[in-house]
Amino acid sequence: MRTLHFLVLMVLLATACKEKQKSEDQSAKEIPEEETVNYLEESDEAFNERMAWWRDARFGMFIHWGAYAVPAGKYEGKKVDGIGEWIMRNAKIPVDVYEQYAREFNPTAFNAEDWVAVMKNAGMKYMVITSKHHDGFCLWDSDVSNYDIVDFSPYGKDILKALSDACKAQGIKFGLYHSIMDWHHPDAHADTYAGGEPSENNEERFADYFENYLKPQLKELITAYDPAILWFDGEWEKEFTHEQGLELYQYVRSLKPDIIINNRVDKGRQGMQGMNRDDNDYAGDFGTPEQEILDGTSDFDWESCMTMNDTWGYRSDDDNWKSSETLIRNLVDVAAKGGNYLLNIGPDAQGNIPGPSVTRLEDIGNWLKVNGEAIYGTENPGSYKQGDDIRFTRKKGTPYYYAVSFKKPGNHIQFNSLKPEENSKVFLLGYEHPLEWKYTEGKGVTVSIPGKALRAVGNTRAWTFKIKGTEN
Ligand code: H79
Repeated sequence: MRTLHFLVLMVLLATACKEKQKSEDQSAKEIPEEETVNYLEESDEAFNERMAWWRDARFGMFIHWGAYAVPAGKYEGKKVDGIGEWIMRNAKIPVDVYEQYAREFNPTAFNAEDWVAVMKNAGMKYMVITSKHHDGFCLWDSDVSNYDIVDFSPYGKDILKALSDACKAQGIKFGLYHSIMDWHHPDAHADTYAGGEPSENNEERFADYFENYLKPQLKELITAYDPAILWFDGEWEKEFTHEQGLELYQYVRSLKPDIIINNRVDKGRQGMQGMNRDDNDYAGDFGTPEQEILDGTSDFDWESCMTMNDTWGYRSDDDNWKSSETLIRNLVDVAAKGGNYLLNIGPDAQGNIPGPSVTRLEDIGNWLKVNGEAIYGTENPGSYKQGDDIRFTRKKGTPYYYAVSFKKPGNHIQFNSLKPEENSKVFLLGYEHPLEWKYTEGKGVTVSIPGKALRAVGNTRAWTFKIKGTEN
């Protein structure tokens, strides 16, 4: 049963029917019906419809890109510990000094079509890029700020325009990450981030930033780039209130009713595990575990965002890459638990995607070309795991189960929870011939794997069995 408290959500068309006043000698003018939509009250049906593409997509790309790619983890010749996009805060770089990075940011090697082709080839169905991170620098030509790629940087071209166009052309859903916290705006960073003293009237000033800067920026973004997702962050900023969170959710939905918004639009998120508090008062369509995967399934929609090394924004010195095996295992684990996987790249200041990221994305894409049917459009089948090395998914609304083994199987593999339909065929994806199987009450199905089947799938990183049947 679904306990989607924070979503709840019934589209309420409160039509205030107004009495039409007619007079004898004047034909009545149509008074438009007043439409009030409360996006915080949406029926399960409407919510499911809005979330459908996102739930089927399963795999997306996160992109952290901005002025922090210029220092790339170093300030005044010294390494600054921590995630690259936090360098301004971590090294306490004054605003005017940090601005110089934006002045230098000139990614002449950036090619939107190539980036989107990399995503597509990796099997990703959507992307989420930082329109603005905490540092406040904007990747589009904002009307309410000059601190953006077009007005402030030598590059002078609108990055979001190029990417959203390329996404449209290549069939990738385009999403935006937008930070509520802003270390550059004088009314939002409250002077403290670069080590200064806190100012007076922070709440009032933040409310002004919220109304006259943050909201107009969101309107610009939604109008110009038609994003499918808005991914907020920095909502823990103490001046930002729960009431503002609710208002932000309503505002963004009113601009684009079928947009999908993460739970960091409001104050409901609990820690890095990213799911919402248990009461039903918080806005947001999905939970956001950061750098981790839920231990089990959840009634809340969720998306695990993760880096391939240890930073989101580019750091020249970060070589701690996860293996392709680990990334594929994570994707399968997330899918089996009913979530999405949002995997990050941090391009460099020239506009190149780091080589180790590209090779890993190719590896995942190659795996998905053979095994993708076990990931896309699937659901948690009930029993989603068997030990550490086997995960299960089911193609939505069908009797087709997928069992993915992270370990290379021997001559046999057993799946305790599955019972194939009588006379049905069991397949190892990547090998065209059906495999022999035997079902035993209490033990589940045992599948025989000939050596030539394993040779046919070759050096894959996870072995997927497709079984038509039921859970036993
Ligand atoms: O954009 C990337 C990071 O820059 C950003 N989120 C990802 C997607 C990020 N911001 N902060 N962190 C990562 C780590 C900081 C976490 C904390 Fe908190 C903020 C600890 C205390 C305040 C939020 C609220 C998490 C725990 C409580």
